[in-house]
Amino acid sequence: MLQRTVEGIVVRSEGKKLELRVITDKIVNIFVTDKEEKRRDTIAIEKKKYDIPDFNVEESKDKVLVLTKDLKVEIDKKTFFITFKDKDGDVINEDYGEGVKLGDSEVRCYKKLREDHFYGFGEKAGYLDKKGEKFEMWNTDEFMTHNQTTKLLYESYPFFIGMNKKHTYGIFLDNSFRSFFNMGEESEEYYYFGAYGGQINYYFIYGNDIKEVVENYTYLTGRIELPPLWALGNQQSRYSYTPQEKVLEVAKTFREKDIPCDVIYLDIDYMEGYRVFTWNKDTFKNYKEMLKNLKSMGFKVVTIVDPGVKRDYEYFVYREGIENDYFVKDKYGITYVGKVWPGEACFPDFLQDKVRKWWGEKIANFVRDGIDGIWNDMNEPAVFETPTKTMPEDNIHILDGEKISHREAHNVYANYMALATKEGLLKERTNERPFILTRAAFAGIQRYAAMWTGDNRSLYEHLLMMMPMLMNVGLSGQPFAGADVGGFEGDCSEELFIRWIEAAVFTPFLRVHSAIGTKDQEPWSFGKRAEDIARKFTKIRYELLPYIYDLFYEASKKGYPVMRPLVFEYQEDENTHKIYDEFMLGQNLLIAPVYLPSKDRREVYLPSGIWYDYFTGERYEGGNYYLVEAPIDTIPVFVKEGAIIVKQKPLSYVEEDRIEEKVVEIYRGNRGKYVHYEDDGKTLDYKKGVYNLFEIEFEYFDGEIDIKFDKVHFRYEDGAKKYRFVLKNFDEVKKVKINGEEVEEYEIVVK
Ligand code: MIG
Repeated sequence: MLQRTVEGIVVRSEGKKLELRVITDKIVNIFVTDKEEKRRDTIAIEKKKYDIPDFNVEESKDKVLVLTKDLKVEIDKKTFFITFKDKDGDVINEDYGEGVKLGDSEVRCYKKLREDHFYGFGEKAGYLDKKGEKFEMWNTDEFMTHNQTTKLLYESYPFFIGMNKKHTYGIFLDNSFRSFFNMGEESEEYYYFGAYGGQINYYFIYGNDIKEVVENYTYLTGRIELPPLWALGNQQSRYSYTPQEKVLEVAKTFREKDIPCDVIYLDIDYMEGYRVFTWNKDTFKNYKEMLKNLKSMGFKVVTIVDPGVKRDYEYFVYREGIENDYFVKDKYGITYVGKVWPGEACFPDFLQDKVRKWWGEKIANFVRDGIDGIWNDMNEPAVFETPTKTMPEDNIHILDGEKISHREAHNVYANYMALATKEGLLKERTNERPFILTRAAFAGIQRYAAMWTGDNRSLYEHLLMMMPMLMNVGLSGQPFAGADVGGFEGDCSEELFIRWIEAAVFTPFLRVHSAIGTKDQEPWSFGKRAEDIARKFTKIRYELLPYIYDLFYEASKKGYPVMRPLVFEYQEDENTHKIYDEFMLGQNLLIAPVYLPSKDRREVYLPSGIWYDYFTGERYEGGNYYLVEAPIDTIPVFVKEGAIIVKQKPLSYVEEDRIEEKVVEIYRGNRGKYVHYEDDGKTLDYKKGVYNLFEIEFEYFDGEIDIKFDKVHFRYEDGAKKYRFVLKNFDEVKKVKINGEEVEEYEIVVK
């Protein structure tokens, strides 16, 4: 039985129902059930309503065909066997065997395996390409050393990209239960995905290439809002800087040693007995003064906030939570108690609106003294001394007035906590961009928080792992991601620290963090050589901030990752498809870190085109493998021909000084084009149009460079006044024109 709806079709057969919704010409939602139930969207899906494009439905004896501009979706009316074809009728993806299999405790969908590579899956250990592997998604506080056999980490992104020579698509399984994916580990004929509960509710996301799939996936799950610029600066953390004098000393040392740093983190010891929203009366006696001092030195402060609320009747947060019934319940309806840092604790049920509102008020009050951002930890949620490392799966949450089990709530708990935190920060500072860092997450987290990859170790293996992990997180819609620089657990060596910081300054989120009881990990803790190199590379980061900020702007518009695998930019080049130990920062910079000890050179693959060594200007022809020298104080970084890179002077912290002048580096090539974005870097005024957008273009022909600098949008008046052009690696320049006029000084003044 076929029924046409406004959004698509509903087919019924043998007590089963399939709903197909056309979201865009390239995104189709499939929901299959054998119960009389409605589709359940998780928090990952940003919008409730879409502008549905025109589509056609054709019916034959056995099949129904849904046609959009770009897709032909064919469904067997009896079996629901589904085939996605492109507009030429070529199969992109089709069911395998029995297709969808529904059970009470498990739902599953089989697909024919025709992909050469799979990417995505968010925060997973191992390498870039996930073909032949299997995983599950269940947010887990994994303290054992992460390696490729570690299948569960803190975050869950039930999303992947499948690619072969002909097609690229993504599938997002919008199901928050523990999900599983077998990407050809079991068979060469098929792959499957599913979940231990919930529904087969997935989105088929087509695209011309990986770029477009990520763009379409983030159309669905949302994109990052512009972060405050300081959050792109260097950040220093430790478990824990205590007492307050120590915090100030670390901050001061950054300034004395002239190493740029914007943020200092306070880990759990700032609290009174690990009670959230309190300060330790002995070690942070004058915390308000400390916060003021830090502010006067130009430091932002981010404090850790755990979800576990200490069970203590004398403690206001616990009392309010109990009195108003804000905590997660056990299966009998009694407030659940689990052990975490403060001992016995209760867990706010962030899925409830009233609980988020309450938490938001706590956050708003707490930050008023001068806290700039919130760091959500232990939000899987982690619970000590339980075999599952979390609360019982039959605990009860309330979502939209309906009781749901922890089984369903677990993976999305952190997103709701981040949402509560974001709303709290916005309540207190209505026109400031909130900054939240989270350990646990579900798909769509980019709308609320940045992420870091949790408890890595001071191992070369983890420096390496950072690359594919962050790249796959980026492909999974979360552009704001980083790993603890130098490694969290374990003692970092001087050489490892150097190699790590050299690479990390080119990643989206830059923070040094280390565990209690480990060797000091401030850049000066390893002696002069490490200190000098850290200074040099941190400054390189700060010079690149306009370029990096432009990438966040792009991410906010298109969902593109800031840090991306080579395949994202060079999909047609097969050599890039599995590269996990090089990455790109935007489309112009290629970074090839040294991630092994005692190495002063490494192999680098450069995709087709001409590349220039970012530091020496040496020219390379792409499409080749090179053995590149990389003594301890350097890292191989390459710029693409025709690149335009906007830079500024390196400040000690982003708000230290106004930027009067920016430098536009133009790298030799026949032509280049770039969009530069600028605003105040901290308020929400940009949403009202208070920003500048410049289109910069150049052409090079016969010794003549023609530069165009176009103000596409100009509403922010405190931006840089002067743009100075620096021509890189051109050997002969006879004439330079800017906006049609021949110039001697390569600069332009913006009015
Ligand atoms: O059980 O707050 O991943 O960054 O320093 C450990 C102490 C709790 C885990 C976080 C880590 C943080 C630590 N936390």
